[in-house]
Amino acid sequence: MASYQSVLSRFRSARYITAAVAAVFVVSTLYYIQIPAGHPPSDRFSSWNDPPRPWQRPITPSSPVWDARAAQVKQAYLHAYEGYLKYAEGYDELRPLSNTGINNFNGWNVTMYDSLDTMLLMDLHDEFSAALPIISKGNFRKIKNYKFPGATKLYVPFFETVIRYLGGLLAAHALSGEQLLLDKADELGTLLEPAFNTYKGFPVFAIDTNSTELAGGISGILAEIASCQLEWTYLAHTTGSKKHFRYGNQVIQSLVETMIERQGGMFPTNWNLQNGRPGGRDTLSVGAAADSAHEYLLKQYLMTGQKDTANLEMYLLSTNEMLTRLMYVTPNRQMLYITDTNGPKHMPSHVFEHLSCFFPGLLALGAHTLPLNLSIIDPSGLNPDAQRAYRLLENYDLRELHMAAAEGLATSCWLMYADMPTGLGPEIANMEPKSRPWIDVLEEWRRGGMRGPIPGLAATTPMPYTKPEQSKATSKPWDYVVRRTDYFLRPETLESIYIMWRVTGDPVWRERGWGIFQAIEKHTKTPSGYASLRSVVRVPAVQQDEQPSYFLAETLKYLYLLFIDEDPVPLDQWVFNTEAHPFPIFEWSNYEKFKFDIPSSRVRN
Ligand code: DMJ
Repeated sequence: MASYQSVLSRFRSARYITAAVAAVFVVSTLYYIQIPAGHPPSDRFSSWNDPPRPWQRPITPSSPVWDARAAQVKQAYLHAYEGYLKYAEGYDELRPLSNTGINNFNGWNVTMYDSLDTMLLMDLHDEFSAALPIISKGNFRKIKNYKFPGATKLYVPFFETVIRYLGGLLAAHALSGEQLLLDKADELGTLLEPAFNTYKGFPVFAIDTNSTELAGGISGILAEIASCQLEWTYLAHTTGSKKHFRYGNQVIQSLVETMIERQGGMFPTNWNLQNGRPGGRDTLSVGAAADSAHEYLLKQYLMTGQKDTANLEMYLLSTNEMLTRLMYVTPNRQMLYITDTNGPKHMPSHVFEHLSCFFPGLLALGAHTLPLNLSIIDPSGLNPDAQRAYRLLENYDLRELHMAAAEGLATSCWLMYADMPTGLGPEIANMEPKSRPWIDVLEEWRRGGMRGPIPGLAATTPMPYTKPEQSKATSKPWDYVVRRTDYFLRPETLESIYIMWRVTGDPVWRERGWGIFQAIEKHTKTPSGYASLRSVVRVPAVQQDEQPSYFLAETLKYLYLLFIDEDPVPLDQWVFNTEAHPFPIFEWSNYEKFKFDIPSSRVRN
């Protein structure tokens, strides 16, 4: 870390860039001469320290209460999965009200692939073994159904296929050592790789895996173009294929170039794949269309044994802007929340999305695993906004600040469940527009001598939200109105609650998670599975005919991991992809060498 030069300062000189490009060209040419295209090198990447598999760990003594609660989550998983097998086997997802199946993610049995690792973590080895023959027969060239808007043909959506299928296969392989799963991951990764054939190597929206035809036009959204690095790096690592490595690494390098051009800050949500640059409306968000791209900056750094510092620097530059621009405190309850901004003047929408509730967990993960300080950034190369954020934050203990933000945000995410008559959180809330930027409140506190607790963490008591019709007229006393009442069985709040529990050891997080699980059981359970809700503010709840695969992959997995006393996937040895599929952290001592040893995959079209 000490010898690391800032991404921004490293590339500041145009002459340096020319020399670097020339060097890459020479090395690339040599590489092509030595290693024929399509032939992976025979040597595996070395120095991987295998973390112990779950069953190799010593079992810690457990408490009967939490054991019983974990057992109930396991039963919930079995109920959901058995319902899927009974009524929807061969389809992607179960429709738990009509007891039918639906193909909405290629028709390759997404629920099965997405939850293989949940089975392993829950010791459901019979279910896992029964799935393997089906997976061995899976045909990734045959797309049964994906309704791409406006298209006449069927395509595979790149992002969803990567996080659910590829991530599911890789994690299940990591947990089981089952070679079939790695072979299928290798096959699927290879079929998806033509999607990277854009100017800067960012993947397109969709691909026909049979003909390699691409679809989706020239616009891309941040989450979908920059949430595949973990999967491709880990695939490269386990197969030893530099070809796979090249695709994930090219996405990282293109992000680095953009960060250099923008001189700090967050990556905006809308991108143009033709020039590989941000384009269109200038939206900054950690929610829909952006979320996992921010997540992968930190997680890529962690998974590769904290070697790839460019990712850490991008994470710090991004979170600097999030902490100083996107976070607000409500006037009455002092709820901390994160919103998005639009346009060149960065006007806050004051919308708080359920999807953004992964973010407190991410902050806590970073604060738990890293020293977190700004010393790796050279502030002189930053744009004025990024410099302002840097100057403000250098007055704080950054790790403490990230942890405080994590606690405040995770608490708000939980409160929005606990306030509701169903005990389940809404998809979107409009927060009180008179909220103040968190950084302003923090600065007052700092200038006042930092007396008392850090501001933004005061709201901890639920307020029963009994009259939703009144809440439409005024946000008082909740400090928000529910804008979208659905509950889609999403995992984000439970994901953050799980990480907060692991990081702090404070049992309050477990109890909050238990409350949510009871609400899931009460309102979403059907005779064949679990159903999304139309409204969290109405009791009895109105159910919708869908059971998303991420409910089995993520929501139930995080609940189970929250309640078991053992820690089969410790946060300092595993990273979860954005669909909760755990990949082991590896020590890749020659990572830098491979990084600069590879040809650029940039293809002009
Ligand atoms: C999941 O597919 C992933 O967590 C993704 O990153 C966001 N959306 C859903 C769950 O809400």
